Amino acid sequence: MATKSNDVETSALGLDDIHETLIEIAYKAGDIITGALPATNGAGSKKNSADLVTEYDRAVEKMISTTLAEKYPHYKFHGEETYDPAHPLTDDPTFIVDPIDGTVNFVHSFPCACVSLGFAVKRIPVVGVVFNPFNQTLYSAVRGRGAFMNRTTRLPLKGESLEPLSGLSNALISVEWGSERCGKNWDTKLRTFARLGQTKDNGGAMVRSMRSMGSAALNLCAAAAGTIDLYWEGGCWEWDVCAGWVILTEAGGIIVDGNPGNWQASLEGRRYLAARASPQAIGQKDIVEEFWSHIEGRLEY
Ligand code: LIP
Repeated sequence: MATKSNDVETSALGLDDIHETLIEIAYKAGDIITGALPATNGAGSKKNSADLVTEYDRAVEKMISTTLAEKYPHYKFHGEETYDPAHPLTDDPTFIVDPIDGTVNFVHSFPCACVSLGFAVKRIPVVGVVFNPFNQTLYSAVRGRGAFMNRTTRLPLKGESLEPLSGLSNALISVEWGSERCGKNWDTKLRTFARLGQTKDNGGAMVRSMRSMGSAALNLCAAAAGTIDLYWEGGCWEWDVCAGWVILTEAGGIIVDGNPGNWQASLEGRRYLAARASPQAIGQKDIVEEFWSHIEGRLEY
């Protein structure tokens, strides 16, 4: 069956086959990740001591890129550990991969890390597979076909019983600290976190609470599942969000710019605000606008 979503013609690309291949790869990656013994203080730093890469990130990416190059030699590969700024993402069909999303968690054996395998066409995510091997949870989606947990459970988890979104004061939200710990973006995040948590009498949103999972992909999957209502982050990259993006949107969620006003998030924009599904989309736009109104400053990436 031909699948045409917006301006992306995907019928000739073999998305089902890609989906199956990515799931196989995700399980193989999971075995490497759970079999690893990363040293807490031996991990390599990229930008600073909060931005880590281990030999396992590199080994998993190598396994993924080699497998994909053999099976799909005509599609491009864009991975976190081999990213070269001289070769940015293009409109071509491209695998967009984070071998271990949540590397800090991985290094500390905090069981919230995953392999994130996306496929995008014209920079639109069309297949996504995210696997957390520590709790054996697989999230996956093909554009136009719905999103699933462990292949058979449709997302969001509550299905028909999902309650409408009803504002930030009833919301459990997820935010991330990121690895940039000074400057304008840091100030924007801290001031925004403060306002989100503060009582309404003091100008805040008094969200129910805030979580930080340490993995953009797992944050997006949690919004897809409906176990968090909203997720906001600035500073992560296309490989952190590509797979989770399809999973979230196929589960009825939306993803918009992390700065106020732009309803069309860009895959490479590095600023994202994601909201879970809501029956008939009730309250979805309202909660985004409410969140935007509490951002103190702007994210600049
Ligand atoms: C991580 C993101 C996380 C963000 C971290 C980091 P990594 O990716 O998923 O949401 O806050 O700064 O970018 O480095 O673990 O692949």
